[in-house]
Amino acid sequence: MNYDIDLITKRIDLILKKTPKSYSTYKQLQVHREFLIESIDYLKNFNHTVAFIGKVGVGKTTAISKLLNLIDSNGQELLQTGGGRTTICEVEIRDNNNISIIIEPYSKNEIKKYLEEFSLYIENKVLAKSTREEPFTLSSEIERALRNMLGLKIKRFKDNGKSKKIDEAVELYNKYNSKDKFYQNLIELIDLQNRNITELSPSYLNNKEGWIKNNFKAINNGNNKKVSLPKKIIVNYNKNPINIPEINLSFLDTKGVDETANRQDIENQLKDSRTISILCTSFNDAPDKVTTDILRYMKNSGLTKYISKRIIILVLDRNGEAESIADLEEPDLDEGREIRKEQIEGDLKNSLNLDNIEIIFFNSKENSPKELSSMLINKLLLLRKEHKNQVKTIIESLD
Ligand SMILES: Nc1nc2c(ncn2[C@@H]2O[C@H](COP(=O)(O)OP(=O)(O)OP(=O)(O)O)[C@@H](O)[C@H]2O)c(=O)[nH]1
Ligand SMILES: [Mg+2]
Repeated sequence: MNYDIDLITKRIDLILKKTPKSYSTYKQLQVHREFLIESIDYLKNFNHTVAFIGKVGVGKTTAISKLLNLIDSNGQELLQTGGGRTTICEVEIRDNNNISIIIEPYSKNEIKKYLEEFSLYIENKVLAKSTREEPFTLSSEIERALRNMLGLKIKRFKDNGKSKKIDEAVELYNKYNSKDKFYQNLIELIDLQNRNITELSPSYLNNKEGWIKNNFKAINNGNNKKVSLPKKIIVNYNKNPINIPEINLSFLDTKGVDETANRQDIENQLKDSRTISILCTSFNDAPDKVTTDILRYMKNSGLTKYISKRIIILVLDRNGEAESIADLEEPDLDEGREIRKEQIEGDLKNSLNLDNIEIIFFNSKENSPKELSSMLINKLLLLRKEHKNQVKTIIESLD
């Protein structure tokens, strides 16, 4: 569908000229004109995003890896997964024949601020102060990466059968006994001026999967000495099985939501009219607190009417969970999922007065991603279709 926006707006302007301003048609036409421009602008742009959002450790990275075939020959995810607090920042996966990893790092000032917080945190630890005046924005993921970048780890070992640990940051602090001197030393240790590589690509052709896996992990953990602290990581990879003609689709894995406030990255996705946000929840807690908090946030931000269009609730059930819910007499996966789906729907209706939200189930380790991917594609095409219909209706009424 190719509309000549100039031609159509000229047409409207011509009719507007002939129509007396006092007529209700005049106002109507003006509104039409605005909607038309908005929809055509929307359709001219072919970039869309699918963002996975959810609580720490719920299984976002595992699900996205399965969906996008980011899996090695042993069935291991190419993006780092783990026991929670693993993904350090927003990770965008783009379909691209040239494999590479691009790093958008935090600015020097932002890193210095993190190091100031880290200094205060270590000082509090040494002085055994537990009360903090301000909540830290330093999350466990960032702390882990910073410690690796600084070479100040927490060493764990066994002593006479007892678990012990030595915090190398505390040891360094004790050498100076001053937060400012400690901080100055951190600035030297982190060596930002030599961490200036922002793009990596494999120099050999075989084992590209291994290359992505190792390099992603090193960057995600602050273990690549040439790379700074990542604010966003872009992975260009060529095996994405999800292909929509004309559409340039990218997938976003996000850092898990925890108590650390201020998640501008997530708010941006929720507000973006080109993004489908997948709210991931575990089966047993569904809809979990992060999911309901996000839906409440959308309601309070005037986005209620977009919830059913741009949101999918993805229930990540793991082995046996759905089969064995108490409501079932015999284990039955489909029945178990159906019952939980009704419970979630009832819950959202009661607590937030929301209905018509798409809910699907996915077991990353067991299920084929086909159903999930076709649902995503449909949802995305619907977003565009709505604008196409709008253009069509306006043109018809002009005619
Ligand atoms: N058995 C089983 N384990 C899973 C499944 N999905 C994820 N896991 C495990 O759960 C843990 C967390 O998974 P991740 O994919 O790293 O979770 P995440 O939501 O990306 O975590 P953060 O990045 O920390 O927010 C890992 O140990 C996974 O192996 C699943 O479907 N079945
Ligand atoms: Mg993750």
